[in-house]
Amino acid sequence: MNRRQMLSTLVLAGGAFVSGVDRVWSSEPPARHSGYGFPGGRRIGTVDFTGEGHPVMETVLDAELDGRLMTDLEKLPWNTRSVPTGHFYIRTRASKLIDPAKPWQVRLGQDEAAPRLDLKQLRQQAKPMGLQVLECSGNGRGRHFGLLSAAEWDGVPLVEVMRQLPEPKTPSRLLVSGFDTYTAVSKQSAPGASWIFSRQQIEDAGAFLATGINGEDLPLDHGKPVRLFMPGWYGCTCIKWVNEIAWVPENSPSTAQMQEFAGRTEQDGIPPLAKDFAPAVIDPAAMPIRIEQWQVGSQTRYLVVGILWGQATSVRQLEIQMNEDDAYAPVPTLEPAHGHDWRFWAYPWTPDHAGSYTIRLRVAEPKVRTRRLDRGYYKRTVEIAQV
Ligand SMILES: Nc1nc2c(c(=O)[nH]1)N[C@H]1C(S)=C(S)[C@@H](COP(=O)(O)O)O[C@H]1N2
Ligand SMILES: [Mo]
Repeated sequence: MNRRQMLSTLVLAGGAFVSGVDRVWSSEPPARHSGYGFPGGRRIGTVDFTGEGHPVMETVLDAELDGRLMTDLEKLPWNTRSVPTGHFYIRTRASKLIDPAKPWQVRLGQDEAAPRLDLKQLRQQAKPMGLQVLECSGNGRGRHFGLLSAAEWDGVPLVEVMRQLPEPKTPSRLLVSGFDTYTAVSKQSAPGASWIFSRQQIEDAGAFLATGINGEDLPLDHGKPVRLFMPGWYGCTCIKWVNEIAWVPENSPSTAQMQEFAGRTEQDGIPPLAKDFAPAVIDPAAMPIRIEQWQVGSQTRYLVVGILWGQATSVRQLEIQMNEDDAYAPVPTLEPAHGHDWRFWAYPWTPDHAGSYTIRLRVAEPKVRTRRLDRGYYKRTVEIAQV
């Protein structure tokens, strides 16, 4: 056994859970609560992150464009693969102008007279599209980074739906638009939700039209009856309440939505043309989600538990820094990659003094692009009172 395997065994072979501590989401089957921690130890609490304000988590807040629900990632039991639907983050709630009792129409083309997508057939065609992480590009510290969730999605590959469109005669890009008219004026966001993609981007990402989440119908606030999902891309491209799919000229201007999110998706300025937008992919990113305090004999120890997501299959080794200017250390336990879901990691920690620690992660592979990690976007601070 090498050092790395030994350390993972140490963490994973740990004692049973303190009853109840992690069973916050009762819908989680007990099989997912694999033991981890310190052998012979007892988990006695959680140390909160500081300097992140006091946002209300796990509660549907406000309405329409300002509607939000932040997932409390601190409550994710070890290696939880998907977030129960009612806990999945929401960025923009359904418009009050949408009447879910009325039939929905998705226009296949820009003309009013264009054919409509057969939604009944779409639902019948829908297949499991796997575990996928969704993150809002505006996910931030003031919201405890809670605009980030993972779920099992059902849907139909967008390329299959595109076959129903007449083949364009000139070079074209695909516009996907969603209903985005609201009764109230937003305090934070601009209405208008559409994104323009190249055929290559759609094929490479494995884009799909989602009709279900976690084996259930898509809830209204998540885009019922149909939303776009771009695996590995930021949420702002995953248009909800899709009402139009159409070929548009290669030189089409970027949409209002693309312009609003240009900075947050790492574009070079605000490109006036859609074709100059780079894929809005999420680089590998990692952060601690919970600092667990353990009692091991007479010793106080800590377990830093976190997640890694965003093109995460390319990462073999994570490294952690416990304070600015300190050396980075390898993270001994990193769950295997499966695709576009998140991977749990854990770092057993014995701080040598009480005080403030600012935790930062990096990816060991130098060739992997990690723009947000490089900027310290996901660093988090804790106050350790007891050592
Ligand atoms: N029609 C429409 N689609 C939209 C939005 C919107 O405001 N209107 N917001 C986008 C953004 S910014 C994000 S992060 C995701 C959030 O999806 P969720 O609420 O299902 O988590 O939806 C995207 N799709
Ligand atoms: Mo977003």
